Amino acid sequence: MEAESADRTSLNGSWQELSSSSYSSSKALSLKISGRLDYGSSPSLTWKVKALHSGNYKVWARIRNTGGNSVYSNLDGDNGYQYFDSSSTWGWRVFYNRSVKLTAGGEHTFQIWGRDAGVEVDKVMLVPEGSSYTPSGVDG
Ligand SMILES: [Ca+2]
Repeated sequence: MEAESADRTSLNGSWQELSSSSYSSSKALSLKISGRLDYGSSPSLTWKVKALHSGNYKVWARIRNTGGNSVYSNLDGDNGYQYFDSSSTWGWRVFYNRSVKLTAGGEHTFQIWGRDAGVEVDKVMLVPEGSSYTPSGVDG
């Protein structure tokens, strides 16, 4: 799921679109807020998700930080989980202590909420738990 293809909100800030051939689909988003915001009070990204197989999925993101280091996520409006990234270089990071349970065929709503100013997101992937697949490269 490309960050730039998500439905975006602008609550106490915005997601600024970045363009470069080094991003997946040539675009990424940068979180423009002041400092750190609480879950639910920041700009969000929303995707509709349908799974082929029911089960738990790990959340991966191609992400970096240029200041603060984390975002929140939720599935179908569950509580926001924080994800901590420690790198200032682009790379695929798996969300710490976070998986989401998807039901085959059903439509789910997956969201990322901004937390720290300067976080940049290129692409997000949901990978079945138990899979040895590890996203790599620009496109995952
Ligand atoms: Ca992208």
